[in-house]
Parts: sequence; C-alpha cells; structure tokens
Amino acid sequence: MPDARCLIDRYASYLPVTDRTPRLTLGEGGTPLVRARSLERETGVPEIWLKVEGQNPTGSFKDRGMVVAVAKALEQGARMVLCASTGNTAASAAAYAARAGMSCTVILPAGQVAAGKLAQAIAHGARVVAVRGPFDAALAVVRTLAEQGEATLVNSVNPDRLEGQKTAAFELCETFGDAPDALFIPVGNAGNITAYWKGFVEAARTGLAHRRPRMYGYQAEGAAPLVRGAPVAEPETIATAIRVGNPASWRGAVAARDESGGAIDAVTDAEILDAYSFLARCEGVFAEPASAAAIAGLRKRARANGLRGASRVVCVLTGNGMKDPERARSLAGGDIATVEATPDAVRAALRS
Ligand code: AN7
Repeated sequence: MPDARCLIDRYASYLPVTDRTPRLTLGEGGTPLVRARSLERETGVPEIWLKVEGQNPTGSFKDRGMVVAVAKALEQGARMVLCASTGNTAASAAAYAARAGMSCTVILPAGQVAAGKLAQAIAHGARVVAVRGPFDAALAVVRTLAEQGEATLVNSVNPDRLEGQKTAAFELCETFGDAPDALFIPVGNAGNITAYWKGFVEAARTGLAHRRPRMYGYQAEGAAPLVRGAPVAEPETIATAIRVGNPASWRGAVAARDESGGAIDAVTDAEILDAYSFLARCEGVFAEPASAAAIAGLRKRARANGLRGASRVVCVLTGNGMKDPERARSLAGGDIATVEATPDAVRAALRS
C-alpha cells in the first residue's frame, strides 16, 4: 500500500513542523525509482536506479522543500512569497502559494527559462519579472527585497526548503533498507546536494540506514564554479536550470563531497545532451537537460573507472523533460512531415 499521508505528516518527526503547521500538500514525494538496465549494460554497474523527481506535482524535486517552506510561511502569518529562479523553483513556489492562498512573486533571468516552467508560473498566478543577467543577479535582488520585509524568501537559502528536500534521501533508504553506495546528482545553486547529504546523515543517525553514500555532484562545464573553486561571472550552458555562477549552498556542497568521500565534477553540454537523449530513447524516461547532467556524470566516471566498486547507484532525475519542449524539438532536426491522410502518403513519409 502506498503511504497516503502527505509529505509533512509522513516525515513530521524529521521536519521543523508542529501540530499547528498547516498540512499543505499537492501530493509531493513518493516518486518512482526506476531501474536503468540500458545504463547498467553500458557502464557495467550492477544496479542503477533513477529517482524520478520529475513526477512531483509541478514536475520537479523543488516541491518537497517548497511545501515545507510555504507551509511554514503560512503558519507564521506571511501573505506573500518571493523567489529568484531558473524556472523550477518559480513553478513550484507559484503552485504552492496558489494552494495556500498566498501571493507569489518570481524573478527570473531574462531569456533563460524553459517554456514549460514559465507557463506554470503564469498559470498559477505569480507575478513574474525578468532581470538582465544570470540567476545569481536575480537571487541578489530577492535577498534584498526579502531583507526589506517585502515577502518571505522561498529560495533554498530558506532552511525550511532544505529540510523538506532531504526527505528524498529518506525515501531511498526506506526503499532499499539502506543508503545506496553512490548518489549522482546535478548541481546548480547546490541546495539539493546539501539537502540529500543532510538526509543521509540523519538517516544513518536514526537507524533508517546503516551507511552513507558517496555523493557525486555534476555541474555544466560552462557553469562549474565548484569545480573551478571560484565563482563564474557569466555562466553558460544549455541546461538552463543549472546555469548558476555562484551557488548559495557552496559550503554545503563541498561538505557533502568531502564528508562522503565523493566528488564534484563538470560535464560538457554535448555530454549532457547525449545523456538526455539516451535516457529518453533507451530507458523511456524523459528528464530535462539539467537532470541528464547526473547521467552524463555517471557515464564519465564509469569510463574513467572511478566508481570504486559501487554496486548500487542512484541518479536523481530532478526535473521532467516536458518542462523544456523546445530542447526536445531541437533533437528532431527539422520539421515533422505533414502529408495527405492516405496510407500511401504516410508510407512514403516514413520511408524518406
Ligand atoms: C531540474 O529553479 O535553482 O543545485 O531556481 O531545476 O539545488 O540548485 C533549479 C535547480 C537541478 C539544481 N535540476 O539544483 C531554480 C533552480 C533541475 C533544477 C537543479 C535545478 P540545486
């Protein structure tokens, strides 16, 4: 039987919630774990599992943390939430704010947000402003607006976000009866890798798991401040979700890497796109390009014999492929054939 309780109830003892915290929910969490046989064959890793976080209510992992952050804001009497976002945080904040009867403002990097994410923010009634510059510039603006009391900030600098987000690690430990050997995860603003590590540490401490996984985070080569060891002023990558030059949870990511004995590395846009279409075509799982960075990272590490005997590996697929329809369309390499509605015309089109 699937657990029918909402995420806040299910993990209440691990979360900063009380009986008075509203049980806000859109059905977040409890996402599928899908075995990746094609990837196993290619890499030689005995067990690879995909944690399909794109199956959350708004199509990304952000919902786990957002439900807690918005519920706490509601409990504290806030009327308005605010975030900067490469898109998924905006979609999630807009949806949970709508659910909670709060207003929502999202600040986006102009021209760099996938169509589906923007559509969600608008549909849920958020006020949307685009600013020139990367995500980092948008985050600096909302930090100042929040300090001046204009709204509750629901970026991952809000600790309630990371608390909710860590529940994904608990789910993995519950399903396997222990933590996996290694976790592969894309890294942008670095909240997610920080939260997973917190979750795994707590799981080991409370008996949900016996051990902790090695954490392998992947940035895009043109937006890899953690790999370079210095902020990147003009981050660039086709994986717009992780187009971040100065991650807010920098120290959390470094701690996750070092305490777990893992690594943070970069993959190229070409490797990301190759992993993106491999996942869709060979595993039947459609994740967005940023998520594919984790897969690209696993393939890269497997090629370099860097897996150190890991036999059960989990890749976190952070967002749904439908978020970014233009990227998928670009793989078709041309227009779709349109012909007369006759079997002969369709056969001819299929042959060409
Ligand atoms: C699909 O929505 O930062 O390292 O503003 O949407 O925790 O930032 C999104 C990030 C990975 C990186 N995959 O997670 C935002 C935002 C997807 C994402 C990341 C994001 P973090």
